[in-house]
This record gives sequence, structure tokens and C-alpha cells, in this order.
Amino acid sequence: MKIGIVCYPTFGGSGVVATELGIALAKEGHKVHFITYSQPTRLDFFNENLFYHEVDMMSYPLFQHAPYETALASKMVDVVKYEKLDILHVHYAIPHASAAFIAKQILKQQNISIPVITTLHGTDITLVGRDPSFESVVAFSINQSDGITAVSEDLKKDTYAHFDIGKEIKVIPNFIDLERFRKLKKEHFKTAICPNGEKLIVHTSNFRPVKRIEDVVNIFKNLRENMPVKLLLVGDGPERPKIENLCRECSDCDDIRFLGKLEAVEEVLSVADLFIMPSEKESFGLAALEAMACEVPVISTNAGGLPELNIHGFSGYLSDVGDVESMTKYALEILDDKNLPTFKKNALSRAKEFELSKILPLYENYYGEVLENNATILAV
Ligand code: GMT
Repeated sequence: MKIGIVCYPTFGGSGVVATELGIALAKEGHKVHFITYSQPTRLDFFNENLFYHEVDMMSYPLFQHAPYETALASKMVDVVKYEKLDILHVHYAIPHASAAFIAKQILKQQNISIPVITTLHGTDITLVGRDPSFESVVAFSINQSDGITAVSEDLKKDTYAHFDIGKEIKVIPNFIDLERFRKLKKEHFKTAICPNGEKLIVHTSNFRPVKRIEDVVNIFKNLRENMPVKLLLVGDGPERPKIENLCRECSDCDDIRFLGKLEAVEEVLSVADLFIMPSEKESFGLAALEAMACEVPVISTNAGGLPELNIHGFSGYLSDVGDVESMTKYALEILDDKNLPTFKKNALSRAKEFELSKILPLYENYYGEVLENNATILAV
């Protein structure tokens, strides 16, 4: 198949999923064309089946906000037409689904039929998409997609609850490449960070308010009263200055380190003992899956799709949003030396259920289904 993938090429979870999916499809022999405003972060190598098309934006003094959606739709038309794509798969509804709708209509006028699949990732539905400034266009363009997928049952439920969607949404969970995300032999890192055998807590995110990073710091402070621990915070974003201030107020602020946007996050996860994800909302929680694949148990909230990933009492524990006391209690239980090895083993065994090789065929089959439906509609 010739597949066009549209996504945000930055550090966000949706861009990571889209890029990893494209790479995996290319390895299976499909021709994959990425259409984005810059080279996706993880697409930094050569593969004969991978292509990249940059969306160029003309700047003009009249534009207070550059019309990205228009430029993207024009680029989609160009790539579909000249690369003879079979299908367009857009990740994150805003503005990718509506740009795909415009492109589809333009191509239709030129007798080219291109089915569009929209994958909903989370904040495009639960946060941004529900804003009145986007809502009607989001609902319309999702309904106009030929196929719709969501990364969890909870996101599917939320989408039906908040938008008037008249089509079936297929749940295809996120996946993990266990060749990349596995426990690596990085014991020298552990010795450098935790020279006295402290337990290592890790959190990775884009530092947005929805991640509730202050809860991570407060859990850490509670843990410190009971056992020697260190905390690594990976990622960057708008909450970082606030969290840095909070950490500076902490008496043991040297035990908390900010690592920024680290690309090789699996190296840090390989030496971690516990991952904390206290998010207010999380459609799936890809960062937690990456941790579990590296044998790190997870303390998370029970918000959104997290209970579909993290199994309470097995791969970690789930608590209510903001319940720092409960998360501390569970963290102490996991970090107890008599429990930790079992939780680590369980975390990996849960991650294996989301292995790339299990999820990739779900996308390939869904592409086939959508293409077949499209062919039937055209034949009528
Ligand atoms: O978490 C973010 O703010 C980034 C966002 C994105 O779209 O890039 O992540 C969402 O998509 C990820 C990949 O499907 C999911 O694993 C995250 O749970 C989801 N984030 C939220 O729902 C807050």
C-alpha cells in the first residue's frame, strides 16, 4: 500500500505513535509518505520505503496567524496525486482531519478518490477539540472521515459523549517496540545517580498542567521521609519553571534532576525503579507503556484510558486524581525489596500485550477494510 501519514512531528505522544507506525509499515514493505511541517523527531535515518514531504508555509505581512491548514491541504493534494497514494492516515484531529476533508474534496473534483482515516489521540477530543472555537469543525471532520480509530475504549466513549458522531470508532491501542524499549545494561548510570543504593523514581512528560507534575514532587517528598530515593524528571514544557521552583523549596533539591527533552529515554528507564504518572486525564499513557517495557512498575491515576493499560496490583497501582497519600502508600509497597522484583516482571509482561507485532496487523487490516468499503461505494 502507499500510505500518507499526517501528524505533529514534535515530541508529543501522537507524533511518536504516528512516526513509529509509519516506520513499522515501511519495514513491512508499504511505501509511507510523511506529510508534516518538519522532519519527525524519530525519522532520522534512511529507509527505501520512507518519504518525507514538508508543508511549506508562505509568510505574508497580512497573516497574523499563518493558515497552516490551507498549506497542509494543498500539500496533501499534491502528494496524493503525484505519489498515487492509496490512503491518508491523519493523527490528531485538529487541524489534520479538516485539512484532509478539504484535500479529499479537491481530489474528488479531479476524479481521484482518497479514503481518509483519522486517529484520535486524546487532547484533540478531551481538551482542545471541545473548545467552542474548534468543536463544530472537529465533529464535522471526524464524521467525514472514512475510518476513525481511538487509542483506548475510554477515548472512544468520550468522543461519543462529547460529539455527535454517527460512525463506528475502532479502538486500536498504542503499541511499543520492545526491541528499542527494553531494560538495557546501564548499571553505571544507576551508580552515578544513586551512589548509595537509593531507589530511582522517574517521570517523563511534556510538562503540561494536565500531567500534574506537582503531585510527582509531593509523592517524592513523602517517600523521602520513609526511604532514600532520587527523582529524575524528563521532558520540558510550560509547567517546568513552576515545578523547578517547587523543587528548590524542597530541602533535598539536589536529589531531583531535570533532564530536559531526552531522546534516549529508554536508557533512563532502564535504571528506574518506579514511574509516576499522576495525570488528570490520559487517553492511553504511552510514556507509562514505555516505562513498563523497560521493567518499571507504574503508579498512575485511574483517569481516562490508564486502567486499560496499568493493571491495579499487578503492573503497578491506580489512585484517584490528586490522591497523593494513596499514591505514596502504593509507591512504598512497590519499592519494598520483597515486592519490587515481582512488580518489575509484571510490568514487562503487561507491556508485551501491546507489542508492535500484535498491534500493527490491526492497522493494516483496518486500512484494507476502509479501502474495500471505499471501492464498494465507488462501484455503486
Ligand atoms: O499527552 C499529551 O499532551 C500529548 C498528546 C498528543 O496528542 O501528542 O498525548 C495523547 O496521545 C498519546 C498517544 O496516543 C497518549 O498516549 C496520551 O495519553 C494522550 N494524552 C492525553 O490524553 C492527555
